[in-house]
Amino acid sequence: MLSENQILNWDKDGVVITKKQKQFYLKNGYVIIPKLIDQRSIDSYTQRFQDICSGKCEKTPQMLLMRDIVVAKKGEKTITEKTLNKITNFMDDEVLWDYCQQPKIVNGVKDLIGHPNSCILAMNTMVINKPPDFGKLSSRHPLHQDLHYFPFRPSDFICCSWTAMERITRANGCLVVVPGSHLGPLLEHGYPDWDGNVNTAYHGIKTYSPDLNMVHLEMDTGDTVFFHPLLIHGSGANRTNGYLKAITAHFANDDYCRYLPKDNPEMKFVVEDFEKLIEKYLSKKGIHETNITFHDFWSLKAKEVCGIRSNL
Ligand SMILES: O=C(O)CCC(=O)C(=O)O
Repeated sequence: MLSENQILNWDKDGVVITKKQKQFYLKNGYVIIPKLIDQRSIDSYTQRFQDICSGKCEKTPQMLLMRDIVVAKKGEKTITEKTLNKITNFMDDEVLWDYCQQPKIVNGVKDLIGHPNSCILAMNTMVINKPPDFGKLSSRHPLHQDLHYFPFRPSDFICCSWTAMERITRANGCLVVVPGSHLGPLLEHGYPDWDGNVNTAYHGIKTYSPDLNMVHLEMDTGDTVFFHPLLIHGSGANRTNGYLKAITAHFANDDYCRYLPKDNPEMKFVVEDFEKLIEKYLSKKGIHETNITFHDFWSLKAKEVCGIRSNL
C-alpha cells in the first residue's frame, strides 16, 4: 500500500490550493483561503438557515436543530434564529448542500486529501450560529481534535472546511488553532469542567499545557479555512450582540478511509456519549429500542460529493 505522502502531492499547485498553501497546511495543519465562497452563495445559506428557523421551510428528517445549553436549561423550546446554535446534517437540504458541491470546496478538498478522481464523501455538515454569550461562557467551544469523533481513518485523508458567513473576529468568538498540533497524537477527550454549562457533545482535550501556541483565525465573509482532523482547535465566547454564522463540512477520501473496529478503545468515550444522545433523541420520537450503532450513525449521514462510494 502506498503511504499518504506518495498518494498526496504536496509539491505541485492544486486546482484551488497552491503549492505554497499546501506546504503551509502540511506544516501547520490548516490553511485559510481568502474569499473562496461568493457573497451570493453565503446569502442563500443565511436565508435558508433563517427560513428553517422560522418554519418557512421544513427541516429535512436527518437534520438536528441544536440549542445552546443555557437556552435548553431554561426549557425554551421555540425554534428561532435566537435559540438555535447549530443545525447539523444538512446533507439532504437542497440549498445548504450546495456548499459541499461548490467546485472551490470540492477541488480544495481534493487538493489536500486526494486527487482529481478521488471519491470524496461529506461525513458531517453544520451551520453554526454562535449566540451572544448568555453570561455562562457556554458559547465557547473547548479545545479538541475532530478525529476524536470519527470512527474512520487514516487521518491524512480527512479534512474540514469552515467558511465564515460574516466577518469573524476574536470579539464574536473566532476559531483558535494550535499550529502544528496535527503532527501529534490523538489526545484523550472528555466534557470540560464548566459548571454544567457545556453544550451537548462539546468534548475537550483533558490535559494540555497552558503555554500552547494558539492562533486566532479572524476571517472575512467567504474566507474558508481547511484543517486537518488532528489539529487542536476550539473557539472563544461571543462577546457581541450578533450571532456568528459559519458553514462547515468534514470530508473523507472514501478510496482510502475505512471504519475502525467497533470496539476500538480510542472511541470508547465518544461512542458511549453518542449512544446516550441517540437514545434520548429517539425516545423523544417514541422509539425506545434501537440497534443503531455509532458506525451506522456515521454511515447514514455520509454522502457522496463526487465519485462512487464503496467503503464508508
Ligand atoms: O465553530 C466553532 O465554534 C467550533 C467548531 C468546531 O470546532 C467543530 O465543530 O469541530
